[in-house]
Amino acid sequence: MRLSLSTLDRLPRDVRRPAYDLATVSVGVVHLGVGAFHRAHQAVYLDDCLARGATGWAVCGASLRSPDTSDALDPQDGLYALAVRSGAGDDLRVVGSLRRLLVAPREPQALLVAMSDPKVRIVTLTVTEKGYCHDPATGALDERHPDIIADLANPSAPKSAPGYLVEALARRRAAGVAPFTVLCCDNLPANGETVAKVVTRFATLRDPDLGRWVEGEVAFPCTMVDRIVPATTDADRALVAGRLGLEDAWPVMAEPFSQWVIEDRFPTGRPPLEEVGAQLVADVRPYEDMKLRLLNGSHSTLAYLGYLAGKETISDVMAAPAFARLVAALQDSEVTATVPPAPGADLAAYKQALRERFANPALKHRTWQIAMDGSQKLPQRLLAPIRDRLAAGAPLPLLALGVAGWMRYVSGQDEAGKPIDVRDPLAARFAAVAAEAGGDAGRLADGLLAIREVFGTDLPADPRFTGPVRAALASLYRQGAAATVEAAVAQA
Ligand code: CS2
Repeated sequence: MRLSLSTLDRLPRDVRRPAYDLATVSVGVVHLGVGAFHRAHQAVYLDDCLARGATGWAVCGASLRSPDTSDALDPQDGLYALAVRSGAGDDLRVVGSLRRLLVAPREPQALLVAMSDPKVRIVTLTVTEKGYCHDPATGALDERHPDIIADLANPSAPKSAPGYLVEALARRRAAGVAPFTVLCCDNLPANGETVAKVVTRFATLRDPDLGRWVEGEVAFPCTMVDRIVPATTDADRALVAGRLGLEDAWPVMAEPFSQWVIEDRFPTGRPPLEEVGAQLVADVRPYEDMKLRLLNGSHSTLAYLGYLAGKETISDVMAAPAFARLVAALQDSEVTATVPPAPGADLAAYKQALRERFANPALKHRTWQIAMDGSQKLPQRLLAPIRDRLAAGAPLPLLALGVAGWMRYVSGQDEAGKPIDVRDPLAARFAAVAAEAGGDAGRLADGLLAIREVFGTDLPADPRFTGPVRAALASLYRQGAAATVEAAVAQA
């Protein structure tokens, strides 16, 4: 028997369920990219808002690519379980905020109609870094991106996130409906500003007048989102079914920690998110730097070096003492100095909590999952603090080691000579560079450093950066990741 509206009352007592009448809520948010992260984060905050009586803020969730989530949740009336995993066990709740599911490639017009509905006042997005079709080094729209070219040629049947946003905004404008607020919930630097730039440029390319209107009328608040949400496995499904006494085709698994810092700029209204644990602030930047550089920067470093050292999950990596010391040293002696204090944040406690979160053995967060799409992640996670260190004349051996770990990883061959399944929009370029380099660390570094979309033009020209990266990469080839990390922490 499957989880659904008609089986809700069969849930055992220790599983929380929507504390409101699901039939009386209405959709006020369209979400693009209805994957596990959204369902463990924004959808939960909105579920709590609905339970507090803010009944106009249910979600219509759309996938821009795969129909899998929709196919899994449609028979369940959009209901799914969230399992919060810690050493203390798994805490389960069923989330009800997702009231409608759409698959954009199957029903693009239905999605555009939903986005044009005057009752929808916010469009949230988690389409991953690459989903914005921008150049990661500059943040500008990639005008040669195939989806952007297609969407400019055929704006009323879009494929990309910018294409959907602009077409829906154009329809609202034509109908005299106020624009929705665009709330990016991806780990991009200055995410609201970056998406504003991309969307405004796309609108301008369609029609300069539309571009001016988007620039003047649409709000793109910045946000910092945080919750570790590993991909769901079949073992997770079995565990959840056991607890629910019902099948759930796609539950989500998350850590106890959750944070959402939001720039409070919603001209047409918003749900009472401050009542359900979100922080509404005037400036997200300090929170974002703290999170992208300390959490995500460490995460990527652990993912690349940990994968190379044969570790399956982040908690496995953290269980190796040298790697745990690496994170502490990276954070304390290199990254912290580049992170301006966020109001009310206690950095020492934040870092301590991060290390404990990474070590949570109940979360099976695969190094391979985090290693994906490095070309889109490195600039804000590792290269931004590196630029700050360079500007301050400060050394950066551990940040450089993280970058070298990425280089060794995207070479596509692990330390035992086995192929690595490198997932990245630039994977074909990495493979060409690696083939050219033929296993030579120096040539691999040269080829990868020349990728402007990742490194820009400043970093490859600065020997204070390229020197330590080359040295670390040479060591990774010579003695492997585990020994290189040992040596690096011995010196730190
Ligand atoms: C991770 C993030 O996959 C990744 O790149 O670093 O998804 C990370 O788990 C989240 O940002 C935590 O909030």
